[in-house]
Amino acid sequence: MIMNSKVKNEVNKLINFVNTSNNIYIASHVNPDGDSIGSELALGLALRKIKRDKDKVKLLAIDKTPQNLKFLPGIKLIEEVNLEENIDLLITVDCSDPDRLNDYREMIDKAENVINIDHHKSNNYFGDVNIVDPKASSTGEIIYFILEYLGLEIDEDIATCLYVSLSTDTGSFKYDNTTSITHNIASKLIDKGININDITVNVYQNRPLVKTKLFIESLNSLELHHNNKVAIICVTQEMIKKCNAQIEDIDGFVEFIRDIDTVEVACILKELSNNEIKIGLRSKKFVDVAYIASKFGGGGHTKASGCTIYEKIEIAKEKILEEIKNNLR
Ligand SMILES: [Mn+2]
Repeated sequence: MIMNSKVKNEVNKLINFVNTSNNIYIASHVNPDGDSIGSELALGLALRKIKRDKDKVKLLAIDKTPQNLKFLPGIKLIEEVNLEENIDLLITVDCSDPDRLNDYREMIDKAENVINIDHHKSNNYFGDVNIVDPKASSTGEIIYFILEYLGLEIDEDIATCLYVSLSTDTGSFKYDNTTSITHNIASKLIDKGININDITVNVYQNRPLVKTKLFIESLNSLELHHNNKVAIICVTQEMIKKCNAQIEDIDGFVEFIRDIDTVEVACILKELSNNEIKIGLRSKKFVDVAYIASKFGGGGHTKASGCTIYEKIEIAKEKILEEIKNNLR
């Protein structure tokens, strides 16, 4: 992120709000990933160090924390919070719009002030303060610049959280959102003494057996379309039951089918219920899957996006395939 005068102005507003607010809530998004949890924790840990009463900085659990992120420093601070309390300041991280807060979206209206820190190009600038940079690899990258500008210490714990943000949102520094800036920050984080092997084992080499079984099961549904350029898999309630797994156990599946050599667009359909199909999309070179997702009210990044189609899974599959077809050159 380029810290120009406009960004500095927004960050100055952030620190003024932090200094004058009696209760501060930090929230990440529904179905949280490494970037959202890493950003929430990094910012939370840093702000708790500067508030005289550190318990005034609260970290919200919008959703269940994925198992592979539970090793992160400060994870116990993320707790269920009573919505009846008044909210002086709400800081959302990695949320492109209020709907990403799911059942907590009313907090946006309840909060006296809202700060929106994000890197999604579909961000709709819903905050009173908006620190949004679609060029940033991750929200963690933006948090790094905010902490650096404010002169807040990045200790080993905060560095660990930020490194997980960067690493998970760049596919381990492989995607084209990875820039020299991303590597530069990663380098500085490593210099804080973080344990890379510990992070790798916890985040990436930690797949539960039930999830592995569900993965194998879902691969049986693999279909290839349009000259093998489009790969699609389904995860149904039946499969989840059969494998004794959970819906959040599908993390990483769509990336696996994207990596088939002929594939340009990979798609996963998750049957949340009979008439609610969550769709994950990934592309490799030229298809803008954020655009495809937007056709169904979703969004995200050019090469990674999602949406929900409220139909039976077969109908949802037809609809998304049609839209993908329209966007294949
Ligand atoms: Mn992100």
